[in-house]
Amino acid sequence: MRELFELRGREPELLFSPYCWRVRLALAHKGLDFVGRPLRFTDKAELAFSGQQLVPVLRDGETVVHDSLAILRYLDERYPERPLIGDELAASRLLLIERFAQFSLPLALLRLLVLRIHASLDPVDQAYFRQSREQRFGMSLEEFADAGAGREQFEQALKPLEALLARQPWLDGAAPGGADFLIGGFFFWAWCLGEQPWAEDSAVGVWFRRLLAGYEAHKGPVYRAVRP
Ligand SMILES: N[C@@H](CCC(=O)N[C@@H](CS)C(=O)NCC(=O)O)C(=O)O
Repeated sequence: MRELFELRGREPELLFSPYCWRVRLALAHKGLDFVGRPLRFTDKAELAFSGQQLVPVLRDGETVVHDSLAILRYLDERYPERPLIGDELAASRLLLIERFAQFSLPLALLRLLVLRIHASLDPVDQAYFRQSREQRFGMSLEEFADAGAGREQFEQALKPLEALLARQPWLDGAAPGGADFLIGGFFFWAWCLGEQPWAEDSAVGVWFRRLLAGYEAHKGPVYRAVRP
């Protein structure tokens, strides 16, 4: 059996972790079935078998892998059909893309999403989320949240993606690949929480719809939190 341990909100269908979405998208791309194991932040004990405390964790029979990028690498090694990453050179470039994305996208989105995340959590998770994030930010969630600034920062960060996607359908070229899923995970994060901080008719917007349609063709409709 193949199982993906991931993060859920108040409803078990609300899957909002960007790193878990990377893996969902990659598994769907390879046509690999899996059982989702949605956990709350406070269900960490259930991850003990993986020897660490973060999701995503993939358990594939006897093999346990954590960290989204490591899981993509593992999937390519174990299931080489429909590659996600490619050769050694491609792997090191993907790492570069991942680092660039990590420094520009999540912080911008977090300023937009943080209060929505808090409101979408199971009540048993809310105190943990507030305490851990306020410690990380060095301020209250309310002080950190700034939807307008987050949108603006995200829009700026999208510019290189917009320019590239105006020339080619996927970040990885003519067909989707690891870069699309690594970056796409952040878009699914916003989307699931009921936000869409990109223009529907932009090249990025068209790319996202294509990514969503490809995923939904395999796994059915993505659950979205209702906008308050
Ligand atoms: N570099 C890791 C990041 C994983 C990560 O930060 N996961 C978050 C969910 S988005 C988590 O498990 N957080 C648990 C917590 O904050 O207690 C990856 O790419 O998988």
